[in-house]
Formats: sequence, C-alpha cells, structure tokens
Amino acid sequence: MKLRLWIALHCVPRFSTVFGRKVRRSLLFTTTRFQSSTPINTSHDVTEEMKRQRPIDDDKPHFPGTWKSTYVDTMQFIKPELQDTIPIYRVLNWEGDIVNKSEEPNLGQDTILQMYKTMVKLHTMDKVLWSASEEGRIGLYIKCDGEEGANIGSAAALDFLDVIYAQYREQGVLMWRGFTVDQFIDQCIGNVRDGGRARQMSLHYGSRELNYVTISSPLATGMPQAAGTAYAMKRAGSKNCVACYFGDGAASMGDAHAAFNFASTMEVPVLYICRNNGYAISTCSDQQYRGDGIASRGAGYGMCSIRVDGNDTFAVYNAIKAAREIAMSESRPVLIELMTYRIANHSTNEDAVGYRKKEEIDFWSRYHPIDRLRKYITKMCWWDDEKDSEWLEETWKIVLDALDGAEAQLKPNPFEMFNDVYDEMPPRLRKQAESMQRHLKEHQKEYPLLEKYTPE
Ligand SMILES: Cc1ncc(C[n+]2csc(CCOP(=O)(O)OP(=O)(O)O)c2C)c(N)n1
Ligand SMILES: [Mg+2]
Repeated sequence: MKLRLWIALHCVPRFSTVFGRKVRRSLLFTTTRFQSSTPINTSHDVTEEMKRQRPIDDDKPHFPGTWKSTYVDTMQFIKPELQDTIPIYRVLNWEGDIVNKSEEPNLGQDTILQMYKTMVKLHTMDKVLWSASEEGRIGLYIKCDGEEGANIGSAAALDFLDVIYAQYREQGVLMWRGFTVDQFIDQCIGNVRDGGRARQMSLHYGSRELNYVTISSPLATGMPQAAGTAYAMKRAGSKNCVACYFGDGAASMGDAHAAFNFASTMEVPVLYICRNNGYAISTCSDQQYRGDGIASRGAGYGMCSIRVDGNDTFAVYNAIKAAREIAMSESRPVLIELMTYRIANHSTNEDAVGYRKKEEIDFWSRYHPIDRLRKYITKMCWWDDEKDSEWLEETWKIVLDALDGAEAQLKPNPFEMFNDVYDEMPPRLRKQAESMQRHLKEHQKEYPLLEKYTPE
C-alpha cells in the first residue's frame, strides 16, 4: 500500500505545460480508483514460491534473494569481458538488400514510402532549423542526423495510443504521429501558435493529442515517470504501453536504474528504447561505461532486452513491434538498444571537432540510414532519382514556408508565464505578475519588442 502511494506520487509524471495538472490528477485518480475495484497482485510470497519449486529440506539454496541459484564448490567470478558480446539484429545490409528474407517486414509499399519520405522531410527540417538557430532566428537546435531510421522505424511500430516519453533527439517520432513542420517551428520560435505558449525552451515539444509527453531538460526525468505511467495504465486495464526514449548518456543517470527496477518489479508494459549513438556531448561511450553497452543491463533487472542496428529502419521496426508484443502480452518492460551514430554536433551550442575525428563522421555520413532505405525502395522499383529530387525540393519548400509563416506570428503575451502553473494563482505569484506589469509600464521604452507580443 505504502509502495503504491510512493509510486503514484513519485512516478506519475508532473507533466509540464502541454499536459498540465489535470492529466497528473487524472492518472492519480486512476491509480487510487483501481486500488479498491481491481486489485493487482504486485507482491510475491518468495517462500511460498520456493516451496512450490522445490522441497524446503533439500540441499539447495533457499535464500529469498536468489531462490533459483545452485551451490558450487569452486570459486567463480563473473568476468563480463570473457562473456559473449550481445549481437546486433539487422534486416537490411548497407546495400539495401534483405539479409534473411523471412525477416522482411510486411509493411507494404505505401507505408514504406511514407516512412522514407518522412525521414527525408525530417532531415530537411533539421538542416533548415540548424541554420536558423545558427543565425539566431530560433533558439537552440538539436538534429537527429543519422538517427532518422531509429526515429521512424520505432515510431511506425508503436500504436498511436501508446504514450511516448522522449529525450529530445526524437523529433521524427513526433513527426510520424502527425506533428506538422509548422508546429515544430512554432514551438522553436515560441510564437502565439505554440501549444506550450512559448513557456518552454525550443525543442521541448509536447502534444496531448498525439500522446507525446512534453520533454524535460534534465536527462532521464521521463524514465521513472514512464514506469509510473505504465503502472497506472496497467491498473486501468489499458490496451496500450509506454515507450520511453533515452540516450547512452542518460543511461548513466540514477533515474535510469530506478526506472528499470521499478518497471521490472512492478511488471509494467514499458519499452525502454535507448539510442546508443556513441556520444553524450563530448563523452564517447568507452568513457561512459565498461560493460557491454546498455542492452546487457536488462538481464540484471530481469528485463527482456535486445540490441538492434539502429540505422536499419526495418530492424528497428521489427524489434519494436516484437518488444511491444512481449510488453503487452507478458506485462513486463523490454529494453531495446538501438546502435546508431550522432552525425551532427550535439547541438548548435557546441563544436564536435575537439573530441572526434572528421574521418569518423565522414564514414557514418557515407553509410546513412536514409541511403540504406533508399537503396531498398529503388531496388523494389518504387522510387527513382527523379522522384527523390522532386520530394527533396518539396520538403525544402514546406520547411522554408513554415519558417517564414512562424516568424510572421506574434509572441504570446509575457503574462502567459504566470498562467496554468496552479489551478488558481496563489497570492505570491499574483504579486510577481503585478510587479512585472508595473515594471513594463515604467520602462516601456526599454522593451521595444513588446509590440511583437499579443495584448493581454
Ligand atoms: C541531469 C542532466 N545532466 C546534464 C545535462 C546536460 N546534457 C544535456 S544533453 C547531454 C548528453 C546526453 O547524451 P545522450 O543521453 O547520449 O543523448 P544524445 O545527446 O547522444 O542523443 C548532457 C550531459 C542535462 N540535460 N541533464
Ligand atoms: Mg548519446
């Protein structure tokens, strides 16, 4: 009982602007409501389990902490470096050929072309917004260059009602769900059309309609929240799961470990999708961890896990689809490690030249996930160079028009920052709002840009 309350309070997310307080309350309500009507057995009587497995008087270990183990009479240390490395599942090779025909996903021409076209549009949006950020037209920007396959392959395998917790380099997942280029740019610019009313930093997208929880800057924040949400959904009898994206760097956060353990012990349907792109800003993976990547951690928490070629859109699709099936049918978390490479600098704030070689970046640019899928669709005679350049040109037009349109919009009124924090504004916040109002009136001349804001 106490544990349930703890999880409800700590793991049910404090959604920010877009999801708002109402969502948090309704999830809490769901959690408490189902406590009395549909009790879920979340605790195991280990001793009872042991008795069922084997008689208590045999010469086998009966420690509650490891009742499946056996005794040995020679000392054995486990040296992970002597164990087999987890293999990487792939479907398409670099030439765009299916390696094992039985693994070809039955997605059909229309869906595969839609996936490819979305990857190209995503790539173009990233390119334009990167430059716009460098020119100071929008705030900070982060590209998912090289990770388009991981984004779109996974998004296509999820059900629309699965709730997504993303890190920040998963704009493709949101795009696949229907977030428009206009909406992306409105958010990055923080104009009056932005669903978050410009109260978040650029890139901190969220959409209640698309079941995409607003992004939090502190790494791994969403990971325990995802476990809590999956727990609430399980108790509510939902037919959906939670998908939580995180990076190899975020996997080192304490919250990642708490999340894995909660999800596993509470047996909740959540997919922990790690984009292992080799770097956490300037920290490369061999400085980040000593074990066999992130997938190896799954077993330690009793989670199913798999390592996948994250640059192979089909392998990502198949793995997420199968992982979702396991999570839902067995009500348990699954850890999926997508091996990929961050081609771009971490963000427009930093320069990657200091910590990695140009040849390394060139290598991965040559073997880009978009090229691999293009080779496949070209070999299937669904696509050709002419269609490719036409679509590329169209995506540039879509993005540039959206940028112009977004820049022409007014900004939300600065007083918006005080709204929606509480159901009713408390006196101390009202005092701050009034103080700001007085300040702006007194120093109007110092704020010429205010005319670009909507009136109160
Ligand atoms: C708690 C916390 N510490 C540090 C940061 C600064 N920070 C932002 S992104 C990042 C790297 C994350 O790397 P990774 O999880 O591998 O994701 P990637 O950028 O490679 O997609 C760091 C350290 C942060 N946002 N939050
Ligand atoms: Mg990384």
